Parts: sequence; structure tokens; C-alpha cells
Amino acid sequence: QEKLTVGLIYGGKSGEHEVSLQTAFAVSKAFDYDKYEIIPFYITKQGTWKVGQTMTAPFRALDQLELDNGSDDTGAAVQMLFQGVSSGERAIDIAFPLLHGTNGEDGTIQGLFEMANLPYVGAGVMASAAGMDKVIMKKLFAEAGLEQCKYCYFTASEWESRQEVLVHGIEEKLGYPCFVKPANLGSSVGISKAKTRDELVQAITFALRYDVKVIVEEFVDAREVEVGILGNDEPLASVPGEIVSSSEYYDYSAKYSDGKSQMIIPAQIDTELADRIRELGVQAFKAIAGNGLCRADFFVKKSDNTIWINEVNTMPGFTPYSMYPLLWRETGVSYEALLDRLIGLGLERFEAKQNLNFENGI
Ligand code: G1L
Repeated sequence: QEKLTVGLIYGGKSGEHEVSLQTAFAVSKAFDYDKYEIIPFYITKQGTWKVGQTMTAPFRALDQLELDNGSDDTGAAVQMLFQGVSSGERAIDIAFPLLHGTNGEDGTIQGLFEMANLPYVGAGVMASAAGMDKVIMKKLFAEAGLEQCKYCYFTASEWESRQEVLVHGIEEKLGYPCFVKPANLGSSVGISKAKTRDELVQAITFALRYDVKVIVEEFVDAREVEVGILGNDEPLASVPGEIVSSSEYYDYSAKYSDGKSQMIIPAQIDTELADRIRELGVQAFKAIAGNGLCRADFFVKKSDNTIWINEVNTMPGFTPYSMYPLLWRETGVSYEALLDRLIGLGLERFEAKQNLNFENGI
């Protein structure tokens, strides 16, 4: 039987270059090489591409992923992606992107796959882009009727011309403390908490170093609960997990650590609340028109268990020890099975789109 050729694309110009490499290493180890073969595409920090030899076994060590024997030829790599368009015979059956788009602006690599008429794993152009912009995401959530925290947003040029008005608006609408973030979710940097007017101005100046759009959110005293969503038209939700800071976690049974915080899986919440969160996770996935997967992050208010959507991430941490894969493992889907499922979903979506008519006026 023919093996499916997966183009594993990783590295990239973003700050998460190393994370991407580690993730791609873990993914390469989890493939069933009786069913799949891998062609590695490494994007260097400079943004050039390297293609490696077809792999029928995992990488042996992390440093192999930089493809030192591979050709440093962006043209050859892109030509390989487009081979199906020019010759009718694809070099890879499906692309598996493990990276954030150039400079954190996502949907870009997905656009490349669309142009190459290539099936790919995960969210499409629009959901990827929406998942990257906190403001756009919140507007979609609002439209879908999901509850969320209050927020303000503005651009660098608005800040320059009417700083006073904006500060007063924030104080009136949100008060202190509040959180200031670059609107672009690609960067986890640039975020700070402001407790006074001085700190607010400083926090905004800081955030504007990372994006031309800034969002300010009200402070919520809440637990952080997350679910994994998996599917296309009929997405399923995993059991929820909770993120707690290091100081509060010690007496739970299942705990994992990523350094800064602990993951409690499953979250210690009653079934009714868990089911409601799973349902809202599916709604959030549909609100951004997701495909394949996303991780949906919620705030559960400590006072009355109200559930607020915080954000969705179409490119969640994806090593076997990251929240998303761990949530699915707890739900009964192994890391290996998850890869199978995601590839299946990517192919399914591509097939569904094949039958559409893109001609004008017919
Ligand atoms: F392709 C998937 F499955 F949709 C996908 C793509 C990207 C899953 C998870 C990720 N995550 C990452 O690429 C990253 C967290 C390693 C970014 Cl550097």
C-alpha cells in the first residue's frame, strides 16, 4: 500500500523558532512510518527554506532538524510545494505546518498552501488570521453571543494623536488593574498589568513596540480553564484542564508543569460546568470558522462560576507534554492517534472543497 507523504514544515522567523523545532522533533517520533513518510521543510531564522530527504524513520536528535545536509534553496522548496500545480503529480500529499507565520502574522503559510492547491493540517487562512488578532477574535466571539471581559483597543497613530482621551476612556470603562497587550497574539511578549495611570501609559508604550494595535482588557478574578477542540464541521471537545500558578497546585493528582504554571488535567470542576465549557469551546471554534483543531481558553469567575471566553489558539503548544495533546490523551485520544486524526481532517476538508465551483456566473 502507498504511504502518505507528509510535508513537515517547521522553524520560521518567529520568536518561537526553537519551540517549533522541538515540536517537530516530537511529532516526527510519533508518526506511524508504516503509514506515513515525512519530507522535512526547515525555515531558517533568516526566512530561507531547506528541504531534507524523505524520511521513513524519526529524526534521531534535535540538531538533525536544521537539515545541515539539505539544500539551502528556497526556490526548490517552494517548487516542491507547487509541484502538483505544475505537473499534476504532488511531491507531498499534505502539509503539516508547525510554526507561526512570518513575524507572527498568521494565515500566511496557509495562503501559500491554498495557492499550491495542497491539503494541509489545521485552521484555514481566515481562522488562522482571526486567531492571531485579539481584537478581531473578540468581535467574532461577541457576534456569536459568547460572554467575555470588557476591553478597549486603538492603533499607534490614534495613541499619538489622542492619548488623553484614550486614557480617560480606559479608566472609565475598565478601571484598574487592567492588562495591556499587543493585539497580535503571535508574541507573548509586550504584555503588562497596569495599576495606575502612570503604569498604564508605560504599559501601552511598551506594547506598541510589538504591534501597531494594542488591546487593554479589564482584570478578571477567575480560574483559567481550557478545552481542546478537534474536528471540522462537527467538532468535539476534550475534557477541560485548568492552569494554575505554581503556588496553588500541590494537592492535585494529575499535574504537569511547563515551567511557569501547572496544568491540572482534568480540571477539578463539576460535570455540569465542564459540559458547559466544552459546549462553549465548540461555539468559539465555530465563531472563528475553525478547522482541524483549536485550544479554547476560558475564565471561570471565582464568585459565581460565570464562563467567559478568553481566547482561542489555532496553533497551540503541541509537544506530547503540552496542554492540547494532554487534554486529548485524558479524553482517550493518544498523541499518535491525534496526528492521524488531524491529517484525516486536513484531507477531508480539502476533498470537501474540491467539489465547489469557483467559476464565475455558472
Ligand atoms: F497543524 C496543526 F495541527 F494545526 C498545528 C499547527 C501548529 C498544531 C499546533 C501548532 N503549533 C505550533 O506550530 C507551535 C506551537 C509549535 C508554534 Cl511554534
